[in-house]
Amino acid sequence: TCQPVPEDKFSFGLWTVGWQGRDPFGDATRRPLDPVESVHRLAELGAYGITFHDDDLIPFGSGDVAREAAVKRFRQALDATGLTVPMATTNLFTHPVFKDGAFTANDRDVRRYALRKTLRNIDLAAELGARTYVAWGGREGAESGAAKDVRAALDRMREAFDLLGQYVVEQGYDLRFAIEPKPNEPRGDILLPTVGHALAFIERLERPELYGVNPEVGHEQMAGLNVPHGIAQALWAGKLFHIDLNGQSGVKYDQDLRFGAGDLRAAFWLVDLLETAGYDGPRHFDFKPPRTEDLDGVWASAAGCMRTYLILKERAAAFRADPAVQEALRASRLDELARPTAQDGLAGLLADRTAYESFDVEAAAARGMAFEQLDQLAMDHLLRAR
Ligand code: 3MF
Ligand code: MG
Ligand code: MG
Ligand code: MG
Repeated sequence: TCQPVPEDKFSFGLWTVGWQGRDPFGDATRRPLDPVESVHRLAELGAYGITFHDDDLIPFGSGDVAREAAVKRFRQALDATGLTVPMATTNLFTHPVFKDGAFTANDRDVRRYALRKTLRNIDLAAELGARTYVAWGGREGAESGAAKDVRAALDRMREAFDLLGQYVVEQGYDLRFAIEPKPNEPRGDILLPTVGHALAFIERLERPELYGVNPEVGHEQMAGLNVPHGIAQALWAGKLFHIDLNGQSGVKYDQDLRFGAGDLRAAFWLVDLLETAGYDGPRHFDFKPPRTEDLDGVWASAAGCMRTYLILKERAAAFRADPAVQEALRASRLDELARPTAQDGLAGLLADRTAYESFDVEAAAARGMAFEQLDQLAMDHLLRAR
């Protein structure tokens, strides 16, 4: 049951398995991977989709001929394997021209270039059948105070997304945008640092319905936040358009560990949420096989992401199906939380003396919530002790 199949909707970024292990302190530890090789290997492992930044597929600065050749080979690999491209995105962070950001760079010519680079890749995304276009504001941020007028930068960010939305509508593309929040790294502070910031920003756009979020597990955890809570709010807002699954151990640099590594309990609750809340988008892994690994380790790491997801899916289902858990959920009054607080309306609430005048505050305060029993049941299921 832990053997992934395309119906599981697992997808990987070309840049994940293709990461050569370069970090701020060390050189590459692995050879480059040909995107065609990645397509074949991931299909063999049971994935259904592959995603890319423009520059992952077509090296930055390629001429038209080289560009077409790269796309053609990639397309042939997709056709041969049945792998799809559910999502694509733009690299607006590697080239030095983006050192002060892209859509919010202080330099106007850089902003215009960034938009054109993005629009060009949106055409390719649509051509390859992608339904989601992710935007991570890699270097939209600052290291120092006066360097960035945040309100002006947010104006420029809004301008950029409105233009991209206009383009997609005018071209008739069936494509929605997913904004990916991240608090820091590679800039000291990045704009739209968390799911909450991004959700609030989206409501200020011209066509909010075109935009959602692409939360990454580790990014929220870098900000010390509870990932399943952030994802739940995105789902509640109808804005979970895509997701980047990986692992992170607490508040530190962006580790991009294999899914389930790091905070395993957060991963358990996240899978429980995705599988019960009706999320039907890709289960996309954005991880980095550690630079200690050779290519065998890379594929083992990719397979591990999917295997862990499926194990957690099974464990979460067992938890939900356990009669003892259902009893414990009742004891913790989750059914009561699901009931409206005042279906009798404001007038009813004001007229209800039991709600206030005769309410026994001390008795209510003395009631235990029974959460510990409930959580230990979850632990037992996670550890397969039940
Ligand atoms: C960085 C990221 C990015 C984004 C990608 C957009 C390089 O921490 O997570 O990966 O996911 O740029 O999809
Ligand atoms: Mg990331
Ligand atoms: Mg990360
Ligand atoms: Mg990501």
